[in-house]
Amino acid sequence: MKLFIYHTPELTPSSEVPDCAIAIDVLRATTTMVTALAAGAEAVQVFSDLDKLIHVSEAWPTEKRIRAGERGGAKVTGFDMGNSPLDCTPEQVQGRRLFISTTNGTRALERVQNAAAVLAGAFVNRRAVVNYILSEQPETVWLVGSGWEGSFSLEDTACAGAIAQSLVAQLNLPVDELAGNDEVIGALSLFDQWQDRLLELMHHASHGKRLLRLDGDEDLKYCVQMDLLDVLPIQREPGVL
Ligand code: 3SL
Repeated sequence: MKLFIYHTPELTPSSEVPDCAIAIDVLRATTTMVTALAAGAEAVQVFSDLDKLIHVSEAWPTEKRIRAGERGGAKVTGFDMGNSPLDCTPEQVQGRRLFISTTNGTRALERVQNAAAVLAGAFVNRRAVVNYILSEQPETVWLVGSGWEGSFSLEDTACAGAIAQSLVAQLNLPVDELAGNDEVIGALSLFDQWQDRLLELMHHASHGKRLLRLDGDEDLKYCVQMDLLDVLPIQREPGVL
């Protein structure tokens, strides 16, 4: 098995596809998706384009859908919810399909949607992602961070490092045998340094600061909870997990 980390959708190769790709947007899109499925959502359908989301979800019965839209950290006017995982209660999402568009996370998922297997990963479902990789043993695994509008993000890289660290430990492999690129070594070091202070790391992250300005303190606390949910969002058809 070879593991590759790409910090943003833009840095992810377009000329090849891996056996397994995991899109990561700790703050907050993939955390929200995992939480929605844990709360009983029927599925999560992702869109980079808001108009397309509205058009496709129009065909869905109102009581069976929930529209989540976020831009710049804020809820999109007219949508049922923004992108807070804390809004994904069973009362809100159970039995419904979550139609979601966010600034970066949904783009990361779209970027890798042709991979043989596509997952959404976050700290909250780190163990479920690792267990899937260990059981399926894909030859090439990509961890794709969402970043922020094309730039590196601390939180997605730390989460990629958390997944990599668990794989190294459980496969009992020298790091160099697993690492397909230098980003893996960097992510392992970042996670190693901050693993006991992930909330503090979120406070250093530019997107963490953006969310704090939008009163996102509780979201940050929620998103750093490691292995909270045994849920594996896995793509069943392009764009639907
Ligand atoms: O960029 C994204 O996709 C979002 O997760 C950003 S936010 O956390 O909802 O602001």
